[in-house]
Amino acid sequence: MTDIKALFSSEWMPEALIPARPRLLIVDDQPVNIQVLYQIFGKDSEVFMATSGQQALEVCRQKSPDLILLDVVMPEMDGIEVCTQLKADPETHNIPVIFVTSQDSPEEETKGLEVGAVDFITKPVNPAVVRARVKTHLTLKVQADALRTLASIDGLTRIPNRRLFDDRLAGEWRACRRANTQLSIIMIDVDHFKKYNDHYGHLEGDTCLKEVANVLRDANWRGRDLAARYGGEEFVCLLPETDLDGALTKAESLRTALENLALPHAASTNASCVTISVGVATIYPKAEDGVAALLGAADEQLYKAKQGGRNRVEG
Ligand code: GH3
Ligand code: MG
Ligand code: MG
Ligand code: MG
Repeated sequence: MTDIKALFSSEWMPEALIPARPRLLIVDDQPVNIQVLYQIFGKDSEVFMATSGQQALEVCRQKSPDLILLDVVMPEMDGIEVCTQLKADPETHNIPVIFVTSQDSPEEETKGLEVGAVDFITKPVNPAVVRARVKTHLTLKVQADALRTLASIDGLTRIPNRRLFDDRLAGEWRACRRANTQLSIIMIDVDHFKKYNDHYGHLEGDTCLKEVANVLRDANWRGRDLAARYGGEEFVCLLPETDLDGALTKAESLRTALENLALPHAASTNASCVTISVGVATIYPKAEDGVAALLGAADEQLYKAKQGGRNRVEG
């Protein structure tokens, strides 16, 4: 889900976002059953195949299919076990699984749905029915993906929100702890923003926050970096595998980028344009509960930047 602008539009239609050639994984230990489903989907979809549970898990991780048609009865690892493992893995748990099986007892169907499948179809399949069900579940997947994206984007500035930041910070904390590398945080607060609102009005204030967010979004980030709106007129950036010097350099470049935009701020007492104060903190993640201390340290540095006259970086 990348088209955030379309997503925020009231005219957004989930069907329009179904991939033109959905990627389907068909799993069955009997090649002839795969053949039947391939006849139905081969023309309009990109089809991957697996003839065992183990192979299904491997193909799934490699190819990230949009949907899986999964046999239940297979030697060694059955479909129930495959589905259970897929649902336990954050990389694959959002991929819808439809069981396609000759086991048509209510108990089997219940078990399939209980381990996380979205649907249960019995063989022999009716091509029109299986096609319609796959389309329904692809649409639902697009909607679910869209909701996840909307839940992680700030509505005003359209950059990641605090919820996504907190999630990513927790993940990067663990990753940097495992790799024994440093993790840096940049805390940003717009200077004299209450005065800005009072002088120009709240709507202009909103526009100003969007401009600040644009500066952050367009800063030349590294792969795992993240810049988010933390709340109000505060923003925060996550820089995994970055030491204090690197983070201070980045923070200073953000501060100057905004200063160079020269957005007028006639009510400011530290400059004639909109400026930011920035606090930086770095840590080698160790204890599980150290996240709050890192954020607190960045906040302390931000406070120092405010005390020191604003429009500056401390760390
Ligand atoms: P300082 O330089 O010490 O940071 O002063 P400040 O005025 O920026 O700090 P303060 O925390 O007193 O004010 C923050 C202001 O940000 C107050 C609040 O109304 C405004 N604000 C928070 N969220 C929004 C928003 O979404 N839109 C607008 N327009 N203003 C907002
Ligand atoms: Mg079978
Ligand atoms: Mg503030
Ligand atoms: Mg402020």
